[in-house]
Amino acid sequence: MSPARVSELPPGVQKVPADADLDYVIKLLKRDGGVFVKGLVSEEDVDKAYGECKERLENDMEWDGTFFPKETQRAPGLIGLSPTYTMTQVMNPLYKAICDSFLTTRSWFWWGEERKESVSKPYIHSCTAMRIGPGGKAQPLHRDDYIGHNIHTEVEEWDDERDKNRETAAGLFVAGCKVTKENGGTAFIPGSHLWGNDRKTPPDPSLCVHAEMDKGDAFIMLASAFHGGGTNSTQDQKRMMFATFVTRGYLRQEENQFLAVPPEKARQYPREVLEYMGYSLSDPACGTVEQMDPIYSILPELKAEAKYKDF
Ligand SMILES: O=C(O)CCC(=O)C(=O)O
Ligand SMILES: [Fe+2]
Repeated sequence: MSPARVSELPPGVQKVPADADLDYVIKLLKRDGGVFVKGLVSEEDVDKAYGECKERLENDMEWDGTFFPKETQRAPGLIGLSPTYTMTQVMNPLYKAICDSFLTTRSWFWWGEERKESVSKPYIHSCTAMRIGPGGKAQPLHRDDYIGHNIHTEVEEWDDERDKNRETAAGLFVAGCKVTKENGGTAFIPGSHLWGNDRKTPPDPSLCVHAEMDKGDAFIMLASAFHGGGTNSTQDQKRMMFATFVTRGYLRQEENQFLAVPPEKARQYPREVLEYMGYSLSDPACGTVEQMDPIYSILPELKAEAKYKDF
């Protein structure tokens, strides 16, 4: 089935199959700021990932503040806890391709008389599981890119040239159980990624759609869009969700992967996962150790090939 023309779709957030055409999904994100993907991860992998982080969730401390209700339990540092989550969610090919499209930075610089291009690739921002317990109140609606001090001007619609550096991060939420409005499905304002920071009124909750997902379904979102965990008004359901964020290679990670994931755990992953965690350079020269690629520090067996190179 060929996808409908994006401009002819009704407003709101669309639901696409896991094998949807990448360009189509990117167009939906540019229009709406978010998209649901049916069955992105198998139920079996979701259950396995849950098993790998359950103990950490159960032992989480209560949050002291309003960002999370006290009923929400988290498991941060998820790459160190759950190889299944890492390989099936963080490294998911569709999510990775979306992040590459929105978050790769290409710039030209004079280098003496040469004009050099530098390409900084995206890397992991944060990896957390979240379980909202019965009675948990909705989070304040927020933009996750406030973390990176990303200030937006209001635009009518996405423009590829003007907006190529507009986004600083993109998120992947995967349902760890059946997610409903009643058990705290993420609230999201379609199109709010286009809003300016100078709006005089706060985000209006009545504009929200709520994530309604089966286990293994995903919600992919630009970090500039207003959203928040919903109220869990059930008596007995725990809303389980995995949240992954990826950011631009030269911005500071929300969750420090070098300290959040013990090096002995990190070393068990393939090199491409280590590079995505930040054991790689953001070109031209962010993240060096001994003025070289940090991969040699985590995988010293590669050191024989190490040499100094121009930035
Ligand atoms: O729990 C959710 O649905 C969203 C969580 C969230 O937005 C956050 O922690 O920043
Ligand atoms: Fe958020």
